[in-house]
Amino acid sequence: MTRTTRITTLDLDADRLAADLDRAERFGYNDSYGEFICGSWRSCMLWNRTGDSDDRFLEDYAGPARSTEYGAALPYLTELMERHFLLGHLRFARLARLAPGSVLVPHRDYLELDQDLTRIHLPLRTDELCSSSEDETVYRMRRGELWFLDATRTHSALSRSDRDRVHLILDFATPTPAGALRPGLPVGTGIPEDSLVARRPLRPGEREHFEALAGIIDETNYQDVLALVIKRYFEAELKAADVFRWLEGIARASGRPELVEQAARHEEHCLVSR
Ligand code: YCP
Ligand code: CO
Repeated sequence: MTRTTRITTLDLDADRLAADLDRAERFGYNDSYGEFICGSWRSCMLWNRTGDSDDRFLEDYAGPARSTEYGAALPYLTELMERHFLLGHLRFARLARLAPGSVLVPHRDYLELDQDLTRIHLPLRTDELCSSSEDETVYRMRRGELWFLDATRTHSALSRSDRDRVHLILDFATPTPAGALRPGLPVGTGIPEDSLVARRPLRPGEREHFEALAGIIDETNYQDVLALVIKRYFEAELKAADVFRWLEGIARASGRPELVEQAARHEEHCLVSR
């Protein structure tokens, strides 16, 4: 069972959202967490511990969160947050832009923190060519849907869209999403059938064909080879952990111990500890 849940669908005001997104085009985005990204995932802090948008990483703190100059420049998103959430528990709010052709390396969040947070996504601009995953489940978050993501489980994302996918990402210091939401908001359970994305079974020999990438992998294209494996995970029934198994297999077959070492360290960082 996935823990990821579509909470509800918000009735967004298209014009007011467009006005906020227009302003957000001119914000400063940063490349933090590059080790989890093949391609480009850039984020902009809207609320955090200090109210300074240069503080771009998640960290433990007691709260409450303070809005940055960017958060304060988004009246509609601020209103939505106030209307639907108990902001006393909010620790971080970010805008995240996933660029066309980009994927996230399967990873678990909060490993570097003392306490797990509760992650909420609100897709603001997306389309059918964007997918997300938890373990072996691939699904779509559509615009205006509020989602709880169990970011402590292995998750990933893919964009084959031709424009940036833009999500509002909220982290709350509550053990469950119910604790972050204003009472009265209906909380769904799980991922609805029509949000699931089917994958095909693996073809015989498919892994071995990928292993032929051993002939081209090196330190300059390690991330590109990894992206190929992650994109295949979104198409075919690899397990999330298989992404690193396949990558390590390619690295081993290349006869380059430093790449095997790099892949093992990368896996540890993404899935186990950091
Ligand atoms: C985060 N997950 O939410 C991480 C890093 C990719 C998504 C970047 O902080
Ligand atoms: Co994540």
